[in-house]
Amino acid sequence: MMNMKRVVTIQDISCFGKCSLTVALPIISAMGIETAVIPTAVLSTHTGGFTGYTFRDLTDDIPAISEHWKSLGLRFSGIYTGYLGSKEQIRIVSDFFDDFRTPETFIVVDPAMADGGRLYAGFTDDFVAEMRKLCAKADYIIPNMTEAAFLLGIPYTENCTEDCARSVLRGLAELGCKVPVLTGVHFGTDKQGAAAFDSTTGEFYYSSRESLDCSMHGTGDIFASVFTGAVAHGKPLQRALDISVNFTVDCMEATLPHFEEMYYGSCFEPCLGKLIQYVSE
Ligand code: PXL
Repeated sequence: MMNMKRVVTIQDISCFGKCSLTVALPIISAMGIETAVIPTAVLSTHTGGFTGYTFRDLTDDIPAISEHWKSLGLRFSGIYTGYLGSKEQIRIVSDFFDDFRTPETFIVVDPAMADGGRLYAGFTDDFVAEMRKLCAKADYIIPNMTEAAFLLGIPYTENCTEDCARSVLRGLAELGCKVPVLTGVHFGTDKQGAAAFDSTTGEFYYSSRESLDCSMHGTGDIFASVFTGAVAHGKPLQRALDISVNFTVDCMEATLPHFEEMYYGSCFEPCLGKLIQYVSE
């Protein structure tokens, strides 16, 4: 049974707007990996750029789902968490890690809580402190530069270069995770991508593509979902980084003609077919 690749992803459903589960589920499935879900909340839209959205908290359902799964003896190759709605939810997810982690399980934490120098609506410093603890339990964490700055308590810099990325990544590894992956890194003036640090070997990894010089909603979720799928496939870190950067930029390019809808999310759907190709290369 454990030969089959199966991951569980724990994050919200934003009913409209492409992010969290409406991104993770199609992307990881398209990579040929079975994807179980635990929805943490149901929102009418995501919280970036919309007002008046509904928010149904599903915190109480998570332990019940977990108990049922334990009774079934379910096991997962990977656990991937994204947007979590409260400190209490982070603590429950942390217990889920303890209950379902085996020596073969990999854990990806995307500390989805901030962008553009600011925390998302409703998040506080207490939430950041709890997220720091969750990151300590992960094999991989995937913050953008804003999230990394909040996690480390350092000022946010918009233009984080390779040198800056190395020192941020070292700091993130000190939180306790094995491999921090930093997105939104600048390589020279015309290239952007991601950098990673394997703290078990001391090696740094980089991947970049031409910079499109704009930010689009949901790209962090696309990147983290593809990265999770690539790790589930057993891809080496450099390859996982390359696939994630390439697919994210493919989606951004596909979104450019629909500029006015950019804050709804990125157009990943026309690009899904490329994923299987990237994974099989
Ligand atoms: O893309 C991250 C994300 C996920 N879920 C919700 C969000 C956001 C970002 O704004 O609001 C509900």
